[in-house]
Amino acid sequence: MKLTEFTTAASDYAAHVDALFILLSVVSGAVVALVAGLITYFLIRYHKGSGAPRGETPERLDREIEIGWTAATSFLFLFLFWWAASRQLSALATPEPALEIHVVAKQWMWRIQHPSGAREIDELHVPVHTNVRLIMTSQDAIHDLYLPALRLKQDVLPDRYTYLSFNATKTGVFHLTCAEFCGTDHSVMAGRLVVVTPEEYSRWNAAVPEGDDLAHQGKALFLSLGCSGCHTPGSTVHAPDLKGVYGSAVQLADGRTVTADEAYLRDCILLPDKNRVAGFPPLMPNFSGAVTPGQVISLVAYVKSLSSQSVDTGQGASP
Ligand code: HEC
Ligand SMILES: [Cu+2]
Repeated sequence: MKLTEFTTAASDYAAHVDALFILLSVVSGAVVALVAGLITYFLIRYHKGSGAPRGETPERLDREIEIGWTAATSFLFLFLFWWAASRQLSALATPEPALEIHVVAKQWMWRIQHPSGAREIDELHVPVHTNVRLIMTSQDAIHDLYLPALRLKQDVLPDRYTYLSFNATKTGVFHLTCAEFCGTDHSVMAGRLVVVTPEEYSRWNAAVPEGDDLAHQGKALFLSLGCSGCHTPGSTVHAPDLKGVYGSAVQLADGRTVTADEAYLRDCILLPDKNRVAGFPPLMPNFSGAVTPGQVISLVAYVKSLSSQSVDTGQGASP
């Protein structure tokens, strides 16, 4: 399959960005033409020795032009701002339900994990006309995922999740690249966004080996890392039962109440001091350094799967 050129718009959002860009260019072009035209006109009309009148302009005319010009341009640019801002905000909102795909950036590759457990490197397969939500983190430096055909770009940071949501409207192969200088081989950190039909996507998922889905990988880690030793009801350590934690409101020892989302679960594993749960001894160990970002993703997927059987973990991720 051939890579489509950068300028293709493969989503509704991209089409809006393009329309906005064209309008902005036209408006800016018109302002440049007007100013340059007036400069040229005045240059000729008022050159030294020309007989053009040089007295004061009538005050009334002066004021009307001033107010009219200021008001017209303010409204125009406020309208452009409103349009751009409302589009951007709607692109940040996550439509539910969405296919959640994990992206881990590292020097110098993109590692992608699908809910089915399928993994790929420097390629991102997504179904067309489907809400997709990328959950991204970095293993080292700051990277930036850039999908030109979708007009989307988002920093990918270590120790933090960032997100991108989109709904591709065109099948094809598009550019995927890193847009943040991240070290010597930054320039090779490029790949392909492959938008396929939903049927092809399921076929592709089934064809990729690795079989086990994220939640199952997470469950294996949960046992091998010793999480289950404390977090199993009836263990000698007084630790919270993780069933139903995801999506719930958690009361913390410092008085805050937070919603247990992915970022919260991740922080519990890597930065336990940040969120000590109220009513329990502060015994949750710090696993940073002991687990890779990919393993954290699997652990979080497992804890999520304990809360609902309907999560997008593919084939029955029940505990
Ligand atoms: C030594 C016992 C112990 C081990 C091992 C342990 N935990 Fe914990 N965990 C706790 C305790 C105690 C708390 C609650 C108090 C706190 O926050 O420190 C907790 C809190 C949590 C929370 C927050 C729960 C809530 O109700 O908000 C999560 C999520 C969690 N642990 C996940 C894990 C994972 C995943 C592992 C394995 C990588 C693990 N824990 C290993 C003892 C443990
Ligand atoms: Cu990079």
